[in-house]
Amino acid sequence: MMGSRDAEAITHTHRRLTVPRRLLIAAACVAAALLFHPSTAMAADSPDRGFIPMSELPWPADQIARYTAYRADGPINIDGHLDEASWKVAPRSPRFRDLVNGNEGIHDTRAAVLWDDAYLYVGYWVEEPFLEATLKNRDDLIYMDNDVELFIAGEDGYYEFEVNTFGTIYEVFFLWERMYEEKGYDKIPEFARDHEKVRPFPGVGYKNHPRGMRIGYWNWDLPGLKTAVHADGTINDNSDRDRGWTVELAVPWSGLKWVAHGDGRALPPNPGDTWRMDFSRFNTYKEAAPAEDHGGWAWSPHGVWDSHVPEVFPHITFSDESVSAAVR
Ligand SMILES: [Ca+2]
Ligand SMILES: [Ca+2]
Ligand SMILES: [Ca+2]
Repeated sequence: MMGSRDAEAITHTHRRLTVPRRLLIAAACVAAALLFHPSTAMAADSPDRGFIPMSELPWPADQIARYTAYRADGPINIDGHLDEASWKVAPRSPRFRDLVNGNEGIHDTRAAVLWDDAYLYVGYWVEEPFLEATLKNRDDLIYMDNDVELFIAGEDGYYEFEVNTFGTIYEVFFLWERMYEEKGYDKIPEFARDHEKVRPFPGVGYKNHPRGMRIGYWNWDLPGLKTAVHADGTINDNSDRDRGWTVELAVPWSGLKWVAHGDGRALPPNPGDTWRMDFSRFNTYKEAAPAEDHGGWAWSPHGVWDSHVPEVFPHITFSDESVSAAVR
């Protein structure tokens, strides 16, 4: 999510926390101690890395979604149909909510996560009465269409994925600029800055992120990524009413090498590891007033009009249990 279509919706309404600061700090210390693990380190205050201090997160830390991802029971065929037994039983997210204010979206949107030794799997169920899409070329600005998005955060950067109802995808890898030389990314050819599709990026509606600027690699594509969309209705024909669309993704752990690089986390994750990932949809429309619909809904709200805030991404913990055993 980014770009000019959203300019009028950008707000800087940082939530005013009314809890006494002392309590927040105490709670933050307890939470930091509980959460401390290399892959959740970004949840703790870490001024040298420039993370947002926990007491100043734009969405309260105790209201950020948590989810346990179980192992898929069998093969997941990436065809856009979420009809494998594993998807049928996988716990689904709550209905997505407005990214800024947390109001429920007018259409139902859910996601679920599974994994095995080779892949991270993500499924989305997207209710949409009028399926529409325009963009057909890889890395077109998919957020200009109705889209579904996935972000996967690492210690030094994060991956952004978007897809529209045609199944056209957009991928960018972002590195926090302050890590570029400090962690040696400047020595890695893949992260050379002299490519026309590599640009500085300040964020969207939260441009005062304490970590500062990012370097965006629009030329970056995740190796081995498999994606598929199923449209349950008629695209670009509004003479009828559609049911929606589903999105099915298989993200190979091997393709997440640079996401894992910063803190040396295990690929595939060790059972019990927690990653931070974001799941959202952005619409070209908004519900009429008096609804306060910003046109972007997420599994877990951000409190600001900006997807690029990894500190408020949901906590996804990987369990070694198979999904059918876990939900039995
Ligand atoms: Ca499938
Ligand atoms: Ca790309
Ligand atoms: Ca239609």
